[in-house]
Order: sequence, then structure tokens, then C-alpha cells
Amino acid sequence: MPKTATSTKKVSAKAGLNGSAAKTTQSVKANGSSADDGSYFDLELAKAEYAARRDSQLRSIKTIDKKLLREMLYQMVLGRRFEEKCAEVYRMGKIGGFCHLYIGQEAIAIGSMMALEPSDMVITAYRDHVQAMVKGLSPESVLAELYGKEGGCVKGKGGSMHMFSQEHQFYGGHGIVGGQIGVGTGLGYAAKYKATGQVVLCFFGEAAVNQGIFHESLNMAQLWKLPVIYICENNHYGMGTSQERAMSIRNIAKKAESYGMANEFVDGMDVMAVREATLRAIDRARNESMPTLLEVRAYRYMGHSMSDPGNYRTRDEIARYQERDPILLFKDTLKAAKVLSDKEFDKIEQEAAAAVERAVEFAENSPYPSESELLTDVLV
Ligand SMILES: Cc1ncc(C[n+]2csc(CCOP(=O)(O)OP(=O)(O)O)c2C)c(N)n1
Ligand SMILES: [Mg+2]
Repeated sequence: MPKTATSTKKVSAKAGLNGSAAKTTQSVKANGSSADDGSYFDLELAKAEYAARRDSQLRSIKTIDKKLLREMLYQMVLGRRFEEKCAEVYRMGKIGGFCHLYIGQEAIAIGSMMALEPSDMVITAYRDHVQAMVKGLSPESVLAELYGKEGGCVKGKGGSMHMFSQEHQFYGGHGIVGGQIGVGTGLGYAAKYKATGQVVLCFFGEAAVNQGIFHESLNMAQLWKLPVIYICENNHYGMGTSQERAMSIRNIAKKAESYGMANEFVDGMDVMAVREATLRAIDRARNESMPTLLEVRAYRYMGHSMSDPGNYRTRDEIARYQERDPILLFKDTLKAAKVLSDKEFDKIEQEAAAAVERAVEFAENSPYPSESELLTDVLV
């Protein structure tokens, strides 16, 4: 099992802070200049911004239902442990093909998706296991899908990159970089046309932003006033290429301004910041039928996929980002707000570990699809 930050490190929420330098707002206008001068991924700045909003965040946490906060933390821990297990069984040869893990980015899926109504729609790229589970697909059906087994959410025919469940309004799981941005925009159009009141969360990586589909979709969504929330998960890398090497203007949220679209830059290591920004975007989508672009910055700890040797970055770089591990930050915040004890956290860990073990047992025991399934549910 790979060692990830929740089991190995402790974070001091006050580490390295410089209150006077702190910027209190997450809006693009407030930090846009730093974005373009190369200090965008400055960890000290992120820490200072986090410290500046901490008091108000603690106050607002005390007004939120404790059960919801606990469930958010549980889903983050479950996502982490599930992905660690995927890495383990992948290395044992239980999973074939591509496998992209979400470790380090949990606050984005949990912060945004747990602000939705169950009937809202979600679509994402190939790094999709955790999103699928947060949308309600069982860990059993996600892991069995990874194993290529009949009990998988698409009967073992999709694998890691193609989780899907219409019942849960989860529309994939897409392997073509940026492809889901067009489809997600279409989901928003359908919701508006049919007046269903649904909102769409459309996730994509920062490398997808250089493609035409991103710009065409944002233009249409703003022009046609579609209830779509575009969430760019900026994890710094598109495979082995850093954003720095690939993008002329690195402030992604700002790109929405070309289309007159509302936008926010969000700290993707802070689950509550993601939740609050998403709630603002949901309000805009649901009540005004207007889209939003959120650029949420996090960091992936593992390789691009299980076959990535990671030669393009140093261990030291990874360790520096792990200091702001999203699970540890949230745990620390909940403890500071006196809504969580160490004992309760241990219980969450145990529950998550048990859920992952149940998923493994289910996936191991599920049969492979029968030959008669070969030509069903596929385009021939
Ligand atoms: C249209 C297209 N071009 C290239 C690829 C190969 N490819 C797969 S993942 C990837 C990088 C995408 O990075 P990003 O969008 O930042 O997402 P992340 O993997 O970081 O989550 C590339 C280039 C592809 N799948 N589709
Ligand atoms: Mg990326």
C-alpha cells in the first residue's frame, strides 16, 4: 500500500503563515496578478490565504449539520483508502488497462458534489472512481468494474475510465481529454430545455483547457444561459507536462472572462472552500440558469496513471504539497471547531477500511461477464 499523507504526516494549520501578506478573497481579481507572474502555485500564499479565512470558516462550520461534516470526512477517507487499494490490487494484476488515481484531490469531488441535490448531474474524465462513489455508486460496483467483472456498474465492460450510472445521474467516465466538456454542456442544455431544475457539474483537468471544446462550450453555455458548473481540477500536470510548460496564461478561472462568465479560483486542498464556492455556483445555476467556471487547484500525489514512473518531478515537490493534505486539513479544522475527536476519526478510518474490504470481497467473487454479454450494450 502506498504511503499517503493521512497515515504519515501531521499538519500544523498555522505553519509558515504570514498574516500581513494574507489575501482574504478567493476571487480571480484578488489573486490574478500572482497567477500570471509564476507564483500561482506558491504554497506560502495558499497557506496564508487559508489562515486568513480560518476564523470565519470555523464560525460557519459550527452552523453546519455535524452529520454532513462527518459524512464529508468519511467520503474523503473512503476515497483515499479505496484508491490505495486500487494501487495495491493493480500491482497484483487484478485490474487491467489504464488506472488513474485521485489521491490528493479528494476535497474537490467531496466539496463540490456533496453540495448537490441527488437529481443533479455529474460528468467527468477518466480519473473517476471517487466521483462515482460520491454520486452514490457503491464501492462494490466501482471496484468490480475495475476488475472487469459482471457486478461492475457497467457490467465490467467499461473499466477504470468509464464508470457510469444513469440511475445516479452520473454520466461518466470519459477517456478523450476534454470530450466530456461538450457532453456536459449538452446535459445542461437538456436540463434547461426540459425545465427539470437540474444542475450539471462538469469536471475536467487543466490540460483540457487548451482544447477548442473548452472554449466552444463556455461560449455556448454563457450565450444560452445553461445551468452548468465547469470545474477545472488543476493538479499542475497533464501526464508528465507541467501547466507551466503548456499554457501561456496560467490563470484558468480568468479565461471565463473572455465569455463574460462568472468564475472563481478555489483552494482545492480546502474542502470547505470548495463547498462554499460550489454553493455560490449552484445558486447561480439553479436560480438564474447561468454557468460558472471554477478553477480548483490541488495536487495529485500518485503518477498520472499506474504506469507513470514520475520522472518529471521530485519527491520533495510531492512532499511539500502533502503538507497541505486535504484530509488532514479538514480533520484539523473539525477538531478545532470541536465537532470531531481523535476517537471519532479512528472510527471513520475503520469504517472506510471495512467498506473497502467489502468491495474487494465483492469484486473477487463477482463472475466475469458471460460470452452472451459480448455484443449487448455496445455499438456494433
Ligand atoms: C484528445 C486527447 N488527447 C490526448 C490524450 C492523451 N492523454 C490522456 S490523459 C492526458 C493528460 C490530461 O491531463 P489533465 O486534463 O490535466 O487531467 P489529469 O490527468 O491531470 O487529471 C493526455 C494528454 C487523450 N486521452 N485525449
Ligand atoms: Mg492535470
